[in-house]
Amino acid sequence: MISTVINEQLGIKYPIFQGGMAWVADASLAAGVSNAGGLGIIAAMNSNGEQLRAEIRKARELTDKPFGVNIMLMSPFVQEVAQVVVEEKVPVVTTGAGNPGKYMKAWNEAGIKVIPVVPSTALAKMAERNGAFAVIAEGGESGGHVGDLTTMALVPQVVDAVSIPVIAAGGIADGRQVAAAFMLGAVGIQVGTRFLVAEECTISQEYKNKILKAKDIDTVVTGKRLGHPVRSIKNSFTREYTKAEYDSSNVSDEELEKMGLGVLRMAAREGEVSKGCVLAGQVASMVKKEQPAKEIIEELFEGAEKVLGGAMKWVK
Ligand code: TUI
Repeated sequence: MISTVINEQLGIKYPIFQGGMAWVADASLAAGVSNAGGLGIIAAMNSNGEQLRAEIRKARELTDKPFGVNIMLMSPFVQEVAQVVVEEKVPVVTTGAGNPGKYMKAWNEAGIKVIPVVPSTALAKMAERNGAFAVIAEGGESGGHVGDLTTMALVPQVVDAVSIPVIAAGGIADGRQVAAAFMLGAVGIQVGTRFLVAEECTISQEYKNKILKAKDIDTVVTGKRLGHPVRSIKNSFTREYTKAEYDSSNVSDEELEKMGLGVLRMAAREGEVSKGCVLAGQVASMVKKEQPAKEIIEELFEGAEKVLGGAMKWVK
């Protein structure tokens, strides 16, 4: 049984977080993961304050286990959702796509454990100084908004840079990768892509099928020109966007911005996986079948234990 400092402090059976994926991570998925012994996380990205409050309350009806909320710092509703997590006494808040510094005092005073996603050691240190409980070091293999460094390079550097717990994310979809994360010094993992096909995940079947059919080289990063690089499955949206981004220097930033509006919702909620943006990590091709969250978590940790148990066999 892999159990770390994270298990006891967060009240979870397995040291695994489910990524707070925009338009994906709702009460159903978060409660499914929490009921299975991980930390489910509701994405606030696509909600205003009241919508988030409703989702938190729904999750509380579906589970009596702890769960968290992810706050995407570029959200237009960031102020109101930052207040709702305090009012609703959410035990854990993760953040993404920015520096949560200005909210941390209020969250810490409310007793919330704040766990920012960091793409660099500088941001990890800043998070520690601001009172973060832990950080999630997320490599650019992940889906969605990505940083520059890979998980393999980032995690050990963050582990050396801070003394708070480090959770590894990006490129983790099977037991070998879970084991590798612990080898790099992480005390927990965050998994997104593999949970896209969880039975409790309410996204469109078309989105799930795109993940199940993906090959290793099927993801691409778009959005670098506007400073918001995002990894998703190659499709007609990414081809058109890339063309506008690089080939047509006459496409303005405003037009480019417009091309990205509503595309996450289209794929996740409406099943429009050709013109919409199908966020996924580089491990999408390792995701083989739809399963209950509990089975996914058990497979990840059983696989990791097997690898860790056999790890010494090639040491002479
Ligand atoms: O946030 C994510 N993944 C996401 S957010 C999202 S929604 C969206 N994002 C961008 C454009 C359009 C829609 C989809 N996927 N992951 C966590 C993450 N955070 N990855 C990288 C970062 C990050 C990057 C820069 C965190 C902090 C940061 O700080 C820069 C600074 O100094 O402010």
